[in-house]
Amino acid sequence: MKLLFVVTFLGISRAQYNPNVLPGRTSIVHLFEWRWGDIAAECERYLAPNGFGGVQVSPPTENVIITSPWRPWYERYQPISYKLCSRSGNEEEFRDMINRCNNVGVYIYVDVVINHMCGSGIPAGTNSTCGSFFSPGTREFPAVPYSAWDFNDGKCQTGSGGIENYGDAHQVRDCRLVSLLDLAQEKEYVRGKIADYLNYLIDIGVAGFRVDASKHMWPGDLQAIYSRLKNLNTSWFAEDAKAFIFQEVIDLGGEAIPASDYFGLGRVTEFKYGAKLGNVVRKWFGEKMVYLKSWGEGWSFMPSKYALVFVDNHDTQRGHGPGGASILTFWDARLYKVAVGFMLAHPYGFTRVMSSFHWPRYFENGKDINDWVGPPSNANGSTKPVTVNSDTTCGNDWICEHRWRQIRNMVTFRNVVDGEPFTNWWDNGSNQIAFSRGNKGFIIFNNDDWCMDVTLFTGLPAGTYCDVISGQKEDSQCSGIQIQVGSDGRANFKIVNTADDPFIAIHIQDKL
Ligand code: QV4
Ligand code: CA
Repeated sequence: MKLLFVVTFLGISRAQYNPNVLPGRTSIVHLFEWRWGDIAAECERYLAPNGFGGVQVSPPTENVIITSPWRPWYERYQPISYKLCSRSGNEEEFRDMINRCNNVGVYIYVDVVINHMCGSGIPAGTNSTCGSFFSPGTREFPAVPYSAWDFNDGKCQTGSGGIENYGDAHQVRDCRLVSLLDLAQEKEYVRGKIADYLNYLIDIGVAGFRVDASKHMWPGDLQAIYSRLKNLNTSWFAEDAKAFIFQEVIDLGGEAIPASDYFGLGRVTEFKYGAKLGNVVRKWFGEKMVYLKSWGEGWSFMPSKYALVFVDNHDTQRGHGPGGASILTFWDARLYKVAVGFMLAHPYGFTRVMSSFHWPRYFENGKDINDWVGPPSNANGSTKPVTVNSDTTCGNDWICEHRWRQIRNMVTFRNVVDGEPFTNWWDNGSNQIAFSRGNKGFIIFNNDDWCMDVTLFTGLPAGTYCDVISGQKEDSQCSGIQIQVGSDGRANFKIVNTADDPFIAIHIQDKL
């Protein structure tokens, strides 16, 4: 009896950490603000053939339409109801996307905004993306429905009703985050409405959730909500498969609310990862690549099995959320590829790749005054399609980092070396480093300001390998640098510090 209980309990809790990706797929990509139809097409034409495991999609729910500033991306973090209609598309398009992506083995992870509804100061009668009426002043959201009973107004103890001090865990959870009307998740009714929304997503085939603003909800309340979730849809997933859960908790250390409060419930976003890696790759604050030898728990990050990792996300790439100027993004393309390349080669955490849109970044007094600008859109506010150029890059101001050769090929590298140990570390004491993943892959970086010419043990079988950073194997030819691994497993690597990309990666699938 006791044993049965333990087994069942582990079965339930463990599954939330499992990303549910197909075997041999190890990363997801956040297609930030993409339309559902474009995501469906991308699953079929690009993500499945290139071994991506899944897609994090922007919040699909009805949201307030903000016109001042004009249609900011962040309006999608102000829900009005749980109806599925947004600038990315309607419910039919959303369901079609899930079917088409699932059918090619690329799964969908939904960004769920369940901590709050819209801002408290928004006037009643403001438009929303499905046309539902709502009245923030009286706390009415009839399309859910929620009413004044369902919010934390009585519980929050601050004068303003908003979070004033992040050092006080009660404020952080019971008061309003930037004026957003804070839901009372301890109420049975509210738990029920949220669980119904998540279960509906499960029924139509999603594989998991990014739980927005998790830090602002009590772990016990989240536990109560998660415990109501159904198993995943058996059209695509195993009978006992549970939704993958990764919770957005920002913890750079020294916070009243540690990320560890949420480890019992699912994975957690590790924000230290991108902030620290940015410093290392930029060589700021005395950081050097050599220190990456102990990357991961050795840098006091959370245990790998709980971590969801990324170089940048939709907040940190534009100065929302933590990390500041150290965060690397597509704006610093060369160093960004170094950071993403390192992330995808290193075994720590479950990896998420960012895919962005261009915006007119403009700094005034160190702040980007255009940090609010929404996705590429037409004059009427509708989001522009993602077009694909003949060279496979994207048009219409979509950046498509996931299609950059270096990033796409490192997603494959991670798939190839999955489960292999981190070994054969080498460094020059400065910013030249190398390591193997078992005997399946090897990567070497030169982030110093001088040339590198070294012969190292790679752990790989003898042969000629095609570097997947400068090119890749195409038929039996190599479009990039060729690396000869001798019968002793050693190979010579030359990387000039001015190279387009100051790193080389080889793996057993790109052996000539
Ligand atoms: C402003 C003032 C308030 C004031 C209010 C009154 O800041 O003090 O009370 O006006 O009018 C937008 C605006 C923000 C505005 C707010 C309410 O930017 O200035 O408040 O709307 O009108 C995104 C954006 C926010 C945006 C929000 C809602 O980043 O700027 O707020 O969407 O549209 C913390 C949290 C963490 C959070 C991170 C950004 O712990 O959870 O901040 N990250 C997630 C998402 C993020 C999202 C939210 C949470 C909220 O990743 O994208 O915020 O859902 O670290
Ligand atoms: Ca809250």
